[in-house]
Amino acid sequence: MSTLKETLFKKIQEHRPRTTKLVKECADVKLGDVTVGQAIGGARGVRCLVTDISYLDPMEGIRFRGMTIPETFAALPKVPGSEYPYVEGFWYLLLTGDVPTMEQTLEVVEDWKQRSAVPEYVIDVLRALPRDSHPMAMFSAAIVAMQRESVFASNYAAGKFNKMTCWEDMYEDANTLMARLGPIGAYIYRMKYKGDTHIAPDPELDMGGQFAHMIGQSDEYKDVARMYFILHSDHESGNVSAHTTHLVASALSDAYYAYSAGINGLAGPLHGLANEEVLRWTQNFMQKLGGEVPTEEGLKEALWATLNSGQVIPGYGHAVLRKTDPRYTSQREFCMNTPGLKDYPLFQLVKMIFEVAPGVLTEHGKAKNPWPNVDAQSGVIQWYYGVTEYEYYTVLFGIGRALGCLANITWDRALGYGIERPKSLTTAMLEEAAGIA
Ligand code: HAX
Repeated sequence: MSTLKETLFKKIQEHRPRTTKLVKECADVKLGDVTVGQAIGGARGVRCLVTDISYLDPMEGIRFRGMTIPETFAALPKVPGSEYPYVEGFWYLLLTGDVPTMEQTLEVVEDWKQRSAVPEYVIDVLRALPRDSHPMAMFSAAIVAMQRESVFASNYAAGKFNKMTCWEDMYEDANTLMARLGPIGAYIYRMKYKGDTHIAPDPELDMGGQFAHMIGQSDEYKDVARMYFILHSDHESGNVSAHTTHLVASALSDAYYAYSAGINGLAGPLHGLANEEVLRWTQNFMQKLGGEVPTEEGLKEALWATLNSGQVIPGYGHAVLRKTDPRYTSQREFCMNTPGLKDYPLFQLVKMIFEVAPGVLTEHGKAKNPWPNVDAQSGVIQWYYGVTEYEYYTVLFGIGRALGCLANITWDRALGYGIERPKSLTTAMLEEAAGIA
C-alpha cells in the first residue's frame, strides 16, 4: 500500500467515530433555518454540506485543511528549482490533512506517472467530436468515456460493494483521473489550437510541469500551471462544480460520472466560464481605446455601460466571499513579482479595474460583494504566456478543480454520506408559510 493510501486509511479510521457519533447522537441538532429567499435563491448560505478538506470564510477566504494560501505554498515540498510546490504533494495534503515529506510527495508523483497514459479510445472520442465543440464539452466527454475503467463501478457490478471499503475503489478512480486530466487537457489544446500536433510526455516531469510541457509552453509556465491548479482546486463543497460532483457521487455513481457532471457545471458563465468572460470584456474594452490603458473616468464609464446594459461585471462578486478573494491576491502577487508581467498593459488595466470597480459596484448597490474573485486575474496571466484561446481557460480550471472534487468524493464514501435528496415545496406552500396566501 502506498504511503498516501496508508495515511488516508488511518485518518479515515480515526475520523469515522466522529461522524457516527454525530449521526447517532446529534442528528436533531439544528444548524439554522431556511428562509424563503434561500429556497428560491439557490440555497445560498444554507448549512447542509460537510467537508473537512477546505473551508471558505466570507472575510478571510479559503483555507485548505486549515491553512491559508500563503501557508499552503510555504509548507509543501517544492519542485527543485521552482518557487511552487508539487501538485501531487497538495493532493496528499487535501486527502489526509498532513503536509507530506518530499519522499511521500515523490511517491504520488511516481504513482500518477504510472497511471497517466491516455487510452487510445479517449483520443478517438475527442477526434470524433466536431472540432468547433467547446473544449469543456470535449473535456467532459473524455472523462465520461473513461467510465468503463472505473474500479468502483466494476466492483459494484460484481456484487463486491462494501460500505466500509468502497472508498478504496473511489481512491483508485480518483488517482487515475487526476493523473490523466492534464494530458487529456493538453491533447484537447494541441488538437484544437496548435494544428493537431502533439508533444510526448517527458518522464522526468511532475504533473504541473508535464502539463506545461505537453501544451508546448516555456519553462516559466510550469510554475504558472502548478500555481493555477492548486489555487483553483477547492472552495469548500457548495460551489456548483464541487456540489455537482458530490451530488452525483451520492447516488453511488463513480468518479468518472461524477466529475464529468462537475465539469458541466463549471462550464457555466456564472462559475468557471467567468475567467474567459473577464478577459474578453477587458480586451474588448482596451481595443476600443486603441490598446491604451484608459483613464479612471473612462473606465468608470465603461463599467457603468456594462451594468446599464444588464450585464454583470465579470470577475467581481461572490456567493460567499465578502472581500477580495485571496486567490486573486495570490495571482496578483505573481504578476507583481514577474518582471515582464508587472508592466504588461493588460495587467495595468486589471489593476486599475481593481481600484475602480468596487466603488462602482457599491454605488450600483446590488452585488453583496463588490470585490474581485479568482477569475478577475487568471486570464491575464494566461494571455501573457501566449495561452490566448479564451474558451480554453475553463479547462485549466477544471484540471485544478478536480483535486478538491475528487478528494471530497473519496471522503464521502469513506464516511458513508447519504444520497442527496432535499425536499421541495410548492409556491403556494411558501405563500402560506409567509402568511400571504
Ligand atoms: N456585476 C453586476 N451585478 C452583480 C455582480 C457583478 N459582478 N455580482 C452580483 N451582482 C448582482 C446579481 O446579479 C444580483 O442581481 P439580481 O438581484 O438582479 O439578480 C445581485 O447583485 C445580488 O447578487 P449577489 O447575492 O451579490 O451574488 P450571487 O451570490 O447571486 O452571485 C456571482 C454570485 C459570482 C454569480 C455574481 O457575483 C456574479 O454574477 N459575478 C460575475 C460573474 C463571476 O465573476 N463569476 C465567477 C465567480 C467565481 C467562481 O465561482 N468562479 O468559478
